[in-house]
Amino acid sequence: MTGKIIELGYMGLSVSDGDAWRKFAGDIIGMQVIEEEEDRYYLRMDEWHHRIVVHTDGDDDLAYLGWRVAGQPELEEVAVLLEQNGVEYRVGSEEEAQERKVLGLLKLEDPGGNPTEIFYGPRVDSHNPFHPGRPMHGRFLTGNQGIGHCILRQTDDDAAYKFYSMLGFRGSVEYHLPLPNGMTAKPIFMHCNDRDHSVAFGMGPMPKRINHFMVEYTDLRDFGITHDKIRQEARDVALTLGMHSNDRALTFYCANPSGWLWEPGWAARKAIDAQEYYVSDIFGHDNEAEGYGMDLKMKCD
Ligand code: MBD
Ligand code: FE
Repeated sequence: MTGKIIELGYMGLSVSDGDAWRKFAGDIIGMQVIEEEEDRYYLRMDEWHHRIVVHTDGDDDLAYLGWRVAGQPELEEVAVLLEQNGVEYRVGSEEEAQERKVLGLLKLEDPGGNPTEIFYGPRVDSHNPFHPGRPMHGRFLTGNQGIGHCILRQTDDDAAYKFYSMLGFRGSVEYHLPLPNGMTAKPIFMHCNDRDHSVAFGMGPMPKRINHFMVEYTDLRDFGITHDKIRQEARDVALTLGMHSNDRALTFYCANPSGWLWEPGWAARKAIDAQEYYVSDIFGHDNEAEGYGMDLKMKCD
């Protein structure tokens, strides 16, 4: 069976400073903050009710990822696939589906122990126009490319590769990069739609489940304004403005209020079919603030 996952549909974050995140996600990044409940708030990026749930309970880490399938038959097919491959999962209850505002979901963990949800039927509030948290010239690139990509912690990269391949993702090692200790980093990038990668791993040991989340603007002006705001507020930048070899996106990496990285981006190319690998990024992406798990050299001399 080929892959049924069609996009990274939503993400749950656990944060200790809800107000700092409101300011970061709303005023700087441009997401719409939706307040409905006591213990969480929502971030909107498009017509969906939300794309990110911010749980204000204090973990400062990824809480869960939500991978979308088209409908109920596909969810049942994924359940069969998980069973055939000996992956434990639970069918989410009606209450759990309501909590996520989806029609149905499965709950499991990926091989790295990252809480993973596979769902269908998100609530789309097409009656309520998206209203960015700060004025924007364009939009967030979502649609059939999902909300972005993330780099996740794994303890066994081969197991992770098998798991995501089993779900239909394609990808490979896409870089060989020298590490300070003389070893070579061989990160793996995988896609499930036109976005160059929706999930990546293989960056070695990480203190948190997530290293970074990439969010893409449709308009260079919005990307530039975000970069200005980050610089004006002197927030930590781990990698400066630059262009990746794999997705060809213009990006930079800045610290979010939970102490992991946010990668605003613009103009990524679409995923390619046949695998390639690179030994360097194209320009920029110089190391700046240290200690965010991005201290490897992305560019050869
Ligand atoms: C990415 O999005 C990324 O985060 C890294 C480290 C390399 C290539 C593309
Ligand atoms: Fe990235």
